[in-house]
Amino acid sequence: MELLSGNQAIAQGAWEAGCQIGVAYPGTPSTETMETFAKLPDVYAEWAPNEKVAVEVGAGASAAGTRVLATMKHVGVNVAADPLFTLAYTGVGGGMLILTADDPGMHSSQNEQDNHFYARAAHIPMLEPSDSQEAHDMAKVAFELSERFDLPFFIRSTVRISHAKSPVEVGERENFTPKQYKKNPAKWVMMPAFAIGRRASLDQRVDAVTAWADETPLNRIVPGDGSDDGDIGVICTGAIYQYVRDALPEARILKLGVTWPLPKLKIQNFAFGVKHLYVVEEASTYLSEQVRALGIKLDQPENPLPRDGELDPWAIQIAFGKRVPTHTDTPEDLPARPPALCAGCPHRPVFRELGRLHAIVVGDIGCYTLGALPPLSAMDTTLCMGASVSMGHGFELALHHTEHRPIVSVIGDSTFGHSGLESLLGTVYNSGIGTICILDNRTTAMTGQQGDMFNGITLQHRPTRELNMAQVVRALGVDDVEEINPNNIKAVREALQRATKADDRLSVLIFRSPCVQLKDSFVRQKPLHVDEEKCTTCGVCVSIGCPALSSDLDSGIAHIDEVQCVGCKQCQQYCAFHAIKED
Ligand SMILES: Cc1ncc(C[n+]2csc(CCOP(=O)(O)OP(=O)(O)O)c2C)c(N)n1
Repeated sequence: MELLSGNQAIAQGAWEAGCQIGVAYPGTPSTETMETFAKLPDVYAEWAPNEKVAVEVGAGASAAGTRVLATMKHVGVNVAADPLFTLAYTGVGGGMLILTADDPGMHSSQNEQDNHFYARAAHIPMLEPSDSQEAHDMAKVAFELSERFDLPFFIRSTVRISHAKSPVEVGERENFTPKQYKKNPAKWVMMPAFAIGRRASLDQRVDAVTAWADETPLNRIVPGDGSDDGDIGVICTGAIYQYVRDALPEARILKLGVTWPLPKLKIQNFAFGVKHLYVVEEASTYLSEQVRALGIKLDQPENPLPRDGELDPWAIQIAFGKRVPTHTDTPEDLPARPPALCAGCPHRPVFRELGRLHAIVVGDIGCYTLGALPPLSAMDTTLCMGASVSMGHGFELALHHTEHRPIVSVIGDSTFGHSGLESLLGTVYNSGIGTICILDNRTTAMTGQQGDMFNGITLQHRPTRELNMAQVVRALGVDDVEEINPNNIKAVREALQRATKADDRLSVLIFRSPCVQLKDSFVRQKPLHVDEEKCTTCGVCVSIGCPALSSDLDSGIAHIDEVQCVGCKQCQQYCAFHAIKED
């Protein structure tokens, strides 16, 4: 018995099923799944540049006969959607399991999409665990199911399943012999002539898996505690099952472990057996719509369940009239503590200087998105990974003749490799102009310091080459490329001024300095301190938003917290009065 998170349990289950190849792009809350898998014996695992590539590498390995695990967060499935929809047509060779880790409540995401809808739209069966043991068991069985029905399988988790730990009975690794690869264009070449045949075959395979969904014990009825006569029936899945157990112990529950295709007969029979039938689901209407589509009438709780955000047992009790919302656990006067760029973060000076330029900053996703928050407040948009470069091109097209403020796209190194490259190609191809800042902190910091093509670190630390970012950008057709140390404020200011003054060309500025959390490459220096005699209380140092810096509420004199200060000297360069000292 081991105490595993849902992510770890999925990795373990896949490994026990004899899965040999893992491919992923990191994304909270999915990331630790592939990190765990990569450390297990006799497997090959890699980070792909993005989720589409991950699924395609996986599709190749599956077509060739091996069992494959691909993992991503919910929005990663958007990126991978193109191969996924057709992968249901081709089916698999070796079994293929795809983790979609959804993030209701948006703890670490730009949206709250419910990927049940992908399963249904793409015809990819979806398994859905309620704890780590189920995550393990479902991952283990998924490969055989994928081969049996000739379909890739999804396993859907949400943040509470991905990250909460519970005991798991682990097992031995199955000795899976990869299937012999046989050329079969009618299955694998999805040109219309063959795809039409596979479309018909897809319907048959979906029929077969639908019949199975009605029989499998993965969809099961859990009786209530007997305190009523089974009046209340609840249909739910995943983490919500645990909440319903807590909140409504008397309810009879149809606990769905397969959320697409749904077990129609089981749902109908369950509905007949209870007086009041409810669907409890999180930030979505997927399940209730599907149940209603079977012609089943659903009851509504006394108060509506929240339409967005995460559920919890209390919210369910409030909806069912069992608890009155009387107090909030958090005093309302508690000061908000929004996240901030770390002390010494090399992204900070770029945002500070962009603010001075009054630039329109077209942002992207990563730690650097925090440049949008006060006091830097230097970001106008963030949409999805890679969008900064292409949206910046769009801003230029729309505003070139009317707007005198510079338009600057800001993107991180991993995000640039994920989808910024294609955007840059589009801008170059269409003779776009403007300034693009690549914030190269030598890692994928936001998701926990994963390797990427520009830092030359692979998931299993296999030898590789580190791509030279400047060379790559020049090879894509950009002539004006400059590399700058972002900790040198004067250099940052001059580079930005030079690039943004030119209104006839595309400039790419690469700001390179390691993330302060990178133990191997960032060297912490002695903390700085403020000479109180010299501090004029002008507040400029504090305006860079470093968490190590504050000013006294009464006197206004600046103060450096020596525990947090890493000695980057950014603030020192902003102090015109030489009040920040090294010793
Ligand atoms: C399609 C998609 N995949 C994954 C993520 C999760 N994610 C957000 S930003 C990011 C990469 C950040 O790395 P980088 O661009 O190097 O910036 P840093 O955090 O290092 O500043 C990842 C993996 C996401 N939001 N969307």
